[in-house]
Amino acid sequence: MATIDPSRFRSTLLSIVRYGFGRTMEQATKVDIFNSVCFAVREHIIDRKIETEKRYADNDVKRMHYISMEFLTGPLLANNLINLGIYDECRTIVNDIGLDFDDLIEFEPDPALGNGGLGRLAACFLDSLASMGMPGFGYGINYDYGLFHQSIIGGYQHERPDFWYNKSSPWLMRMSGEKAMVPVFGRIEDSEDMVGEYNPMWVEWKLIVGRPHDIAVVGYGGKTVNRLRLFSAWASEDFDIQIFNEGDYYRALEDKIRFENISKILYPSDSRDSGKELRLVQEYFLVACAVHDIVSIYLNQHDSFDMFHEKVAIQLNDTHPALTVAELMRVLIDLHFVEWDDAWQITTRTLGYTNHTLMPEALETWPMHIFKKVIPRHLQIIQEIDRRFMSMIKEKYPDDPEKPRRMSIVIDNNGEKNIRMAHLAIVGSHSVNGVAAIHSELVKTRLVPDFYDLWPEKFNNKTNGVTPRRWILRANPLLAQLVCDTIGDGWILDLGRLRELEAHCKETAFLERLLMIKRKNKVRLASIIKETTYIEVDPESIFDIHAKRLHEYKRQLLNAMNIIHIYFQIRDDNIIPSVPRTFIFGGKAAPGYFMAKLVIRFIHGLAEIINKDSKANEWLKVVFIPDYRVSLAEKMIPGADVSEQISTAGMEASGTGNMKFAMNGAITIGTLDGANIEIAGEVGEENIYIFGHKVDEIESLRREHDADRFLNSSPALKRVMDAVRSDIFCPDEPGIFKPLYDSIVHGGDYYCHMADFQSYTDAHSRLANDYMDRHNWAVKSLLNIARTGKFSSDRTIKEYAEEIWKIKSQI
Ligand code: T68
Repeated sequence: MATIDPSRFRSTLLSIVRYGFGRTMEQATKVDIFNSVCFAVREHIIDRKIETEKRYADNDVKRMHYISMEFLTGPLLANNLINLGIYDECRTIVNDIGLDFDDLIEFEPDPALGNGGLGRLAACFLDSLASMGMPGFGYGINYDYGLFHQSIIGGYQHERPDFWYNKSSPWLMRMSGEKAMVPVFGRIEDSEDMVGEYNPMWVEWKLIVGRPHDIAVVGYGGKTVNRLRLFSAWASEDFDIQIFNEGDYYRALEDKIRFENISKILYPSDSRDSGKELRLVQEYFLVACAVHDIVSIYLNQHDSFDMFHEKVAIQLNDTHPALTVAELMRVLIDLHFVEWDDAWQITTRTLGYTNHTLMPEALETWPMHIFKKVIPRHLQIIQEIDRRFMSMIKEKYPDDPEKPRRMSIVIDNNGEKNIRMAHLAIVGSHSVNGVAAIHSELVKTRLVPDFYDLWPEKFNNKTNGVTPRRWILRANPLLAQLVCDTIGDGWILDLGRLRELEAHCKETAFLERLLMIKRKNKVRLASIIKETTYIEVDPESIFDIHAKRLHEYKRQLLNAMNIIHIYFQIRDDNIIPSVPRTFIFGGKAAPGYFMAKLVIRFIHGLAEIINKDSKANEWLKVVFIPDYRVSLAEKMIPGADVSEQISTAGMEASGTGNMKFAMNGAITIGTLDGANIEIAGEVGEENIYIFGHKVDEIESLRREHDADRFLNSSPALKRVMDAVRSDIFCPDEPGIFKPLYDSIVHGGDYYCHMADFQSYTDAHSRLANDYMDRHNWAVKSLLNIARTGKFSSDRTIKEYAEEIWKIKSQI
């Protein structure tokens, strides 16, 4: 752990305010003060970063590079201080100067360089790598605009741009002199002349410059500081000097602006292939910058590529960086004159690919004509990879003429040729993994069975995890303190040790303390709810939280249907619930996703009516907290009694929110989907509420779907669906919710809301009854905390490190 010299820290801070920002303390703005504190903390980080790099270089270690279009780090000041071990000291010093430390911590904006689970997973992985002393680095894009800010106006989501001060963030260090030059556009000349020989005849390309910016990744204990390298796009300095010289100043600048747009904005969809040319350019830009950097680092210490795969591992976070296959081949062949077969060996032995989705609409395919325009040389390389792959397939499966069509990378869809990025990633990698046990099985048996049949040894599972440093230590200091008081602090780097808490599950005093902590976290959350929505909620009620991206498969609508059911029981059936409940939602909808946005409007419709209904509102409240993001999750998750993980079985690859809630003592109500299955396996069936149809039942459910049968056999469901269709929840905008009704009743109910309704409402009633027995509920909560150690990202990273990357801890 680091130590901090109070007087030195103080004088550093004051001099940064004065000489860095040109202000006296009295004149300094909050931004100046915040930045100065961060700069003073950076002093403690940089020395360790340099020392770590030297340690790696001296030992010529194998390095792993995690390429991802998204890194959702969340605010960094608090976590850096915790990991350095100087949080309390720093707090005292800053407060002693007369500043408000807690206020500064809250002031930090979220770097929102990701959409949801995939980006947050990447950030957890970096924390685990550094905390375990492993040489693992992130590569991403330094977007000017991260994920949009959400505000709610009249119940509707509105999006505002997120300009997160990336030009002046104290955590981003511009690494001058290490730029990457990235060729793009142009054409291939005389490509017909090539006879198996790859002649780089890529001409008339333009150059984008990738400027690296590093964010230090401080491991817990402060021994290891790795880096996340984010690239910004610039037009090359002598950009189109010829056009300038010809006097067409305007056109030259236009092109310059066009290029610099590449790193302007994060695409805000977490589930759909955008198909936009700019997105492809972004993906290529990231990959080209990363490969350039990775190869340069390797060549600093080696003069041939013989050892490449023994010194370098690259992990592709979904297919978004799958172009790495083609770019690494191009660099080896065109720039370093490696023979094709050798280059192919090197590439496939280096790359691993992680799949995060089975949903067809999220699987990336690109029209070939876009490839041809943007990266003609890569297209040529991909076609050659595909040609060789297809001849292997035809030879191996002479009796199955359909195989080549099912497996090829380039596919002809009625005359339009497309590139299937997942196929490119699988063919070009030595490892393909899913992110939870069931998901990895479905990848093998449903998504790409032909590839599994061909290369069973490539396929494996790496169940996701989350970092306990952010999701317990930072988010829930009261719980962290209780755990430390009880079993010491070994759990922070070895989360399995939380099991030791089980020994206390019969101690009333201990359970009381646990309940009190939950209550305090609920009070904190209640005040955030008051500030952001003006709704008053009762911390004595069950805080039931559904927080994640809005998506039909995540079934926020099923949750809403249960709320309506409870509401009618109170209002019309005079059934008084056993306990008051507050249903809390958070999450953003992709700006172009009509149904998801309508669900947000619907939840607000429910809130509007129910919260004002004097007969119901002492038992039932509905709240939607706007702008769900990492810093808000840190406050919502510890305040949850119940965690909603209710996706249609087979559709949530893993989920990671489910893990965060459980390890903070919330009880899950969920389907047998993604990592819920493994959570249930760990915590035991008495400590989780499982409901709904299973993966194997969903297909036949859809086939045999009959809306009338459901409606006629369940008056409760019929009453709810009639309400969805009616204007009860939208008296001022009649008819707006009809599309929700139609998608369920007339649209085939693809996500199985009706089929799971009964078992969902039953599970909720059981849960509400169980909640009344406070002692037993506390035991359940404790067992959730004690038994979710498996879901530390340290465990996940160890598995990746041992089984795929072959990298080792250096401490
Ligand atoms: C999520 N995927 C999975 N995608 O939905 C979730 N997609 O089950 C899983 O736990 C998590 O990944 C981590 O493995 C995403 O978050 C995206 O955000 C995304 C972004 C762009 C394009 C496609």
